[in-house]
Amino acid sequence: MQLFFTTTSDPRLHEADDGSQSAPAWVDLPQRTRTYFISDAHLGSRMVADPHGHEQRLVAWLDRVKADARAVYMVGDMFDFWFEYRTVVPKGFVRFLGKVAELADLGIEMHFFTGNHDIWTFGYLEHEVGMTVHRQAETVQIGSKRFLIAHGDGLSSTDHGFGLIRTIFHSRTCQRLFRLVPPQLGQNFGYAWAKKNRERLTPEEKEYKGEAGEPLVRYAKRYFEEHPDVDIIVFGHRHIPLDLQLANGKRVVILGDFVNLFTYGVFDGENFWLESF
Ligand SMILES: [Mn+2]
Repeated sequence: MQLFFTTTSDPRLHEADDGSQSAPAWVDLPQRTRTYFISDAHLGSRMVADPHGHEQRLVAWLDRVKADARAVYMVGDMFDFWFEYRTVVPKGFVRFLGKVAELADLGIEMHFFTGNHDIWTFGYLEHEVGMTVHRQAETVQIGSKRFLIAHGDGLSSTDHGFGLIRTIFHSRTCQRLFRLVPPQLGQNFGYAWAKKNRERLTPEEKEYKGEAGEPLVRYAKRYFEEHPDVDIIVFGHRHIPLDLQLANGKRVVILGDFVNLFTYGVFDGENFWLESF
């Protein structure tokens, strides 16, 4: 067996076993042109029959985009319920978190928007996993287009009752109090709450309500009027895939989900489209 000695101190530049020089992905970073958008995986959901298979599918997706991604935007509700304690994080998802960390270590921007199910992250996802956490909508210039990216909860005034829950969930005092609840109880409560939340939706509520009836589309139209510099708005939250071109050339996208539909968005610097995995 031959031993290789390398002149560089970077272990990632070692030759492969067969002697071929396989360049690590981060060397090609300038050639990475694609930005990916995904949302609503709801990892840990009790509605999912095969949680392990669900996570593996998400990991397989990350493995695929690893080849050409410059950035991955996770647009909310990647977890069905996530509450982080000072020294304790929810059990599970190690393959997902490990894969995200791997991509982050390659230099791929990994963005995590909090949704309405996974607001309560207090540094772990940033410092341990290597994601950039966004707690509100962001406007970003990517290639030739200007994006507004938001999970989409709390944007429509028709979300009756939800406004109050949202206020409680975002309250620092409530977060401190919840931290006193033993993790096992807290996490159980969270998963049960999330399941109930999903089950109470009627089939009509799950359907696309049309341009005039869909609160996120109405919100987007108003937003474009006030912010003519924005070209594309990308939402999650609704669990419907929508790619709506407005008369003024603006675009409203709802990503679908990665729990039943396995849809996601791709932007190559010029064009945006939805795909399924
Ligand atoms: Mn949501």
